[in-house]
Amino acid sequence: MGVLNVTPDSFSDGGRFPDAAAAVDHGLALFEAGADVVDVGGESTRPGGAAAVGDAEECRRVVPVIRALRDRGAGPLSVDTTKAKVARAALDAGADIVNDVSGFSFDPAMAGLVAERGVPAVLMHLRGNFKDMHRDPHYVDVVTEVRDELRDRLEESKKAGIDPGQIIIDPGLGFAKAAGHSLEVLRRLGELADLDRPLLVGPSRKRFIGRALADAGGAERPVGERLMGTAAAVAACVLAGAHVVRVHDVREMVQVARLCDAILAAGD
Ligand code: PMM
Repeated sequence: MGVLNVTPDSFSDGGRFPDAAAAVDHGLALFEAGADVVDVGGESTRPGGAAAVGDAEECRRVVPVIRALRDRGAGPLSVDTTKAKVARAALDAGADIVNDVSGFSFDPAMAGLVAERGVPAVLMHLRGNFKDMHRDPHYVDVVTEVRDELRDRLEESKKAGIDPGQIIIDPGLGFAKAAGHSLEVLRRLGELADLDRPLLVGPSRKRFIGRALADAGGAERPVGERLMGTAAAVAACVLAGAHVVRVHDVREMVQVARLCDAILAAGD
């Protein structure tokens, strides 16, 4: 899954696509580089509290890009949003998948929309909201808690009329998780197989990589220097059974994923 952020302030690539035409070109380039799906987002989830975006502004960012990519024959597309109104407009414009980082928890209308449309949806784990989730994430056993909370959300989504077959789960690396939590989730990713759903993971360029690869003085490795760390994280994901990895550097990560697939298939 290639990342196409149409935001002025996303943490790793914000501001690169101030107009729809540039975003559409980048979306086409992601498919060209080997993406199987492109995820279009109009609201930053930047650590530390991104500026809140209203429904209308978020639609203004993502809908023309989705429509134009569709007009150019590109797809499938997912929409990265926590708002039902934005998801509805995006689906109407040609999006195929809803990617809700709040796991349908921010907008009470989201689960109903996903049920009504019958589309695939990514159910991601987080706690709290964008403003407070990074303050002091606390877990006794991060993997067990993430798994149990995802199971609860799956149950709730069933009650809202969503077929479990629509759901792709995501542990939410970096969302309400300190760097050590994200690393432990990666190490024990296989335990999420208990939920019996396809697994999506988004390690790309995240802060836990910058922290783990800090320089001798302890300074975090900057976002622009996290390609190799991202490659290692993607390899860990695929070898542990992830079905989808959400990444910015599609051309490079396709090679990583393909090699991991070849390792997994060797000797079969
Ligand atoms: N991470 C970000 C945004 N959306 N969606 C899913 N499903 N999983 C993620 O890990 C995820 C996401 C934050 O990264 P970005 O600002 O670079 O898009």
